[in-house]
Amino acid sequence: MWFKPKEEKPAAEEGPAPAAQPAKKGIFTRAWEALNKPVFDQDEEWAIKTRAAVKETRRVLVHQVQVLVLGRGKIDDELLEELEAILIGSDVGVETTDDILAHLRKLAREQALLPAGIPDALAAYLEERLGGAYPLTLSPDQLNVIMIVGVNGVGKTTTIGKLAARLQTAGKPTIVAAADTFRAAAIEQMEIWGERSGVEVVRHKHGGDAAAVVFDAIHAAKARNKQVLLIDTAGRLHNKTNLMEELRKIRKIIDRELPGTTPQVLLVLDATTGQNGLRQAEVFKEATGLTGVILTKLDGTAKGGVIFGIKAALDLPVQLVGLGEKVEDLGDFDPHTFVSALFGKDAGPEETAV
Ligand SMILES: Nc1nc2c(ncn2[C@@H]2O[C@H](COP(=O)(O)OP(=O)(O)O)[C@@H](O)[C@H]2O)c(=O)[nH]1
Ligand SMILES: [Mg+2]
Repeated sequence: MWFKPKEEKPAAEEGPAPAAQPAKKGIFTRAWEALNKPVFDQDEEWAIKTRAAVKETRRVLVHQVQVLVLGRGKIDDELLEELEAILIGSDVGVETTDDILAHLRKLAREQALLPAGIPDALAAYLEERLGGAYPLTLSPDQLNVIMIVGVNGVGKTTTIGKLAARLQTAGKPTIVAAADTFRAAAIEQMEIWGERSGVEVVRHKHGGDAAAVVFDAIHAAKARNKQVLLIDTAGRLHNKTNLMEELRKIRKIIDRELPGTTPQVLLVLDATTGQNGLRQAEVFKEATGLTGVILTKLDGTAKGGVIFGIKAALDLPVQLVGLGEKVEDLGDFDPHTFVSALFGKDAGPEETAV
């Protein structure tokens, strides 16, 4: 594994916190640091953008909870039932909702938590459940293969375009394999992104063998000394067996051509599909051995609550989030920034005033 949860919760303006370090910096510590250094630095601008993006989720989740607790004297079954309806309605998911309710019940019993304390207790619990940040990390001394999978339309090609641009700008020479050979538009779309950011895109003809594209891309990456290979893939779920076969074949080519390398396989989920999107994950998990999740289209959706159930449902961390269609709209997922944007006191009084 090239990533490790960060143990310090960073303040939004400080950017991602470094991984916890032993006191003395020996050779292993320095190697560990090199391996686990987040690829990008994020700033306050990202926190502001997150606040704007989660506006709708804030409306259906946080504002409703704030209104619910107004004037309530104690945490009783009736209040918890209403809270349950809000959480389910915000796509938080049944399992996560059950855990939240059990947690609040316990706080009410053991620490005399009152309804007015629910929003803060909820924020703290949700952040804790997200379990730290898992920024994308790269190994410095080998070709890093990052395979992007997911159903049609979730944002795979766009995300690769954004990621390739960010990596290239960050001084990580990147190459892309346009291995969604099923959709002609996907190859052209990828090439447009590549031209914009000066990233080479390895492509074959529409309808060609996806694994052969990956084979060529691996050799191009080696020949040109690239540090990162991003692989776009097809997402036609209605033809599940063929798709999974194709993904397995790609995986085999990587293992054969780059022995000793473990590719990162990131599942792209579309936040606007809420809980429904999670069901697709199982199929991909089986075929490819997923290592993480990218949640796209958090901007403008009221279903952002889905993010809180992903780790429990899939046992995978959300590593990156998409907050829009532009190149600068992709960032490392940081639970603290996200929860602060949703619940924070500076989360935008203009929205409450409507
Ligand atoms: N609003 C928004 N749109 C996105 C985001 N990511 C992708 N999209 C849009 O979603 C649509 C499908 O994206 P595409 O990359 O073609 O999906 P693919 O089929 O999985 O490769 C495109 O119109 C993208 O611009 C995002 O984070 N926010
Ligand atoms: Mg695509």
